[in-house]
Amino acid sequence: MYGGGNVFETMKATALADEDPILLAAFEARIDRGEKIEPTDWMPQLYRKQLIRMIEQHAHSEIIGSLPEGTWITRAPGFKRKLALMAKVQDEVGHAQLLYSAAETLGKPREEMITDLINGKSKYSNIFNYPAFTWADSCFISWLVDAGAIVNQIANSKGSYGPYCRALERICAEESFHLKYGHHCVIHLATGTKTQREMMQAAVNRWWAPMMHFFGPSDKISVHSEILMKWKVKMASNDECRQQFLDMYVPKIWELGLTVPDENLKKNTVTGEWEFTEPDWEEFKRVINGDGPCNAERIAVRRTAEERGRWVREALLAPKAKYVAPLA
Ligand code: BYC
Repeated sequence: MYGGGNVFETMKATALADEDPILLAAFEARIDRGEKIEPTDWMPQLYRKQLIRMIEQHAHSEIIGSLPEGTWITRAPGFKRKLALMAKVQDEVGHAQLLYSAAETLGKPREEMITDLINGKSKYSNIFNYPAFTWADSCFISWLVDAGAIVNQIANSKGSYGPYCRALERICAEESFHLKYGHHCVIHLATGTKTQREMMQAAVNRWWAPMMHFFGPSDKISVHSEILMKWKVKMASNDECRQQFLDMYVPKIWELGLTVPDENLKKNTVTGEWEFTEPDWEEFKRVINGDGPCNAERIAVRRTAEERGRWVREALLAPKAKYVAPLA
């Protein structure tokens, strides 16, 4: 049961009422048959709008997500870690490029997406609004945030919109290297000295709540899940992804002698579901609406990058100077 959207329900009904019922039925039949929808195919305006919203937010999450880890490149312990982290951050920015291109196929220009990001109109993942104080925070992101992203993206790569699915397939392949790198870093700290183990545990404690928020609000209050799942943009609900993540990674965290800061976390042996303390959805709302610990800093960095890069974009767009042979 999905629940959050009385206002959205009204919007959806109005938007769909304007569509040609025959085209809409044919479109939904294609989706039910598992066909991919391509950019030049007919699609309801609401499908287009929802895809732009979701893919654009995803793209923003990749470039903003590269910032907390990016600050650790110069301080990564050792040359190998530095090289690997640099490659990972570069991959994340590349993912943003792929995703902006996928969103552009739906008609929204990239410049407009970037403007909406730096003006605070578009959202991006909650989790990147928290600070990476220590090297262990960066390791947590590389292992567990990437793990969470993979759970969501593998599911959605089987979805209905061709360009998004193809981008996700490529992204998941790269993320699986990030995950291995991150796991290796966490194993190193968790099996290291007392100080290293404590640093890793403190990172898990700091990041656990944002990690639970990462999969989105619970299905009971999710606004967009119902229509996105009906049209196979989302192939698993927020709660299903959260459960799958807990299933796959809590045992691995425990295996390393680390604990999870939730005394209610346990697997119900009857239902097979993980039980946990209900995440603080008020904090989640505050953070995604601009009031997290690092929102202002993250957006300021993007705005500066945008301003400093303007001359490059202008130079690329300027007409080529004509070569005029010098007079003999
Ligand atoms: N953070 O109706 P709901 C990475 C918003 S990057 C912020 O459930 P939906 C990485 C939601 O937008 C990968 N906002 O929404 C990068 C909506 O607000 P609006 C990140 C969130 O769309 C670098 C409202 O809450 N992954 O891994 O059905 C380094 C109601 O939510 C969040 C993606 O972007 C959130 N966590 O489902 C390392 C995956 N959750 O728009 C790693 C693609 C919800 O009505 N996105 N909101 O104002 C999705 O799969 C879906 O959009 C979500 C949310 C599952 C996130």
